[in-house]
Amino acid sequence: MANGNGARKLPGQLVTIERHILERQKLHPDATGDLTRILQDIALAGKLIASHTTQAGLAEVLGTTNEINVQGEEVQKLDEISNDILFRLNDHTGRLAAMVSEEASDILHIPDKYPTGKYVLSFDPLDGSSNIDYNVSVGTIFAIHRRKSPIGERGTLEDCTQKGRDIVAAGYILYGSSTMFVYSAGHSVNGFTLDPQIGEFILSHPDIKIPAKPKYFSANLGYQQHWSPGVQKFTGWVQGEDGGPELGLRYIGSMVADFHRTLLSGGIFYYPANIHDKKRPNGKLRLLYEVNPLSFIMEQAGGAASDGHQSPLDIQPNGLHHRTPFFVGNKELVAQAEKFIEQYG
Ligand code: AHM
Ligand code: MG
Repeated sequence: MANGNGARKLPGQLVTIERHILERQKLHPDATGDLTRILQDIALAGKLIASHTTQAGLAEVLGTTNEINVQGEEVQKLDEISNDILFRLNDHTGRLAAMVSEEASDILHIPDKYPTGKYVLSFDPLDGSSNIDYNVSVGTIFAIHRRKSPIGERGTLEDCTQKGRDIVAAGYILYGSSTMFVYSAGHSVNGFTLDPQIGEFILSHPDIKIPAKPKYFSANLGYQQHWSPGVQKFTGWVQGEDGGPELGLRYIGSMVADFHRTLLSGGIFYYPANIHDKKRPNGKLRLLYEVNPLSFIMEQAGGAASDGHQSPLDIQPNGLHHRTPFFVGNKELVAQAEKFIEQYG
């Protein structure tokens, strides 16, 4: 378990992700196993995507996007490849009513030739993909809801635009110096590291809790002039103004990586509203498949999330690609951001 200073107590036995998910399922005697299998399919997708991201630097050799590679095939962008992997591993299983992806403007329906199921899967297949060319970590983010419409029919917009509060499981896969799968189905957050020798995710970070003492703040200060007075005030405060905590700054620009560090080190990540930028009045991040899964994980790990006023989990999405300002990390820091925003706007 993370103890706040980086040292962790490893579990006594080797626990694979499959074993862990199955053992958690036993806690719910009425479970049919569908959720378990969806999580296993996402873990498999993570391994396949990781095998592509680790080859990213070879694009020059194997062919770049829109080019023909040595096998004579057109080379796809990594975010499209990741999207296809997630969709194709999940479209035929009879477990999902529909999917939502950052890569698709509309609902991804289950093809008519396959049965539909009782869950909805939302994902950002490769978040931070603009960083790929610089060999910087990227990630997959996902959330799972129970459908609302009757089983056997096509999934609906109402199924796909449920509040984050109704998430049944969520997580992310980080493709960094190692590949990690972090998920929660409620009650706790657990992290697994891919052992590339054996191709298995092994429990490496059991029962993750955000450390009580925050270490870093994380935001793109290049946009500070576009932030509201309250957010500017908060940014001064985290750096020590008005008795604030004097945190160090870290910003990768790849949210899964920035979030993962915040979760393990303590601190706050934020992507606020850009009040002077007509293109991004609500910031950049998407509620359904970026903000809500990470808010769910952070709350399960003892931290908090906010849009500046309330938990994003309580916002009713106004569409598949609803954008929202986002603050996530230690409870006290998120509460302080809300306080400054209320006071100064
Ligand atoms: P993307 O979904 O197009 O990859 O954009 C989301 C990413 C996040 O990973 C990251 O937090 C943010 O964009 C960085 O944006 P910026 O470059 O504006 O700081
Ligand atoms: Mg994204």
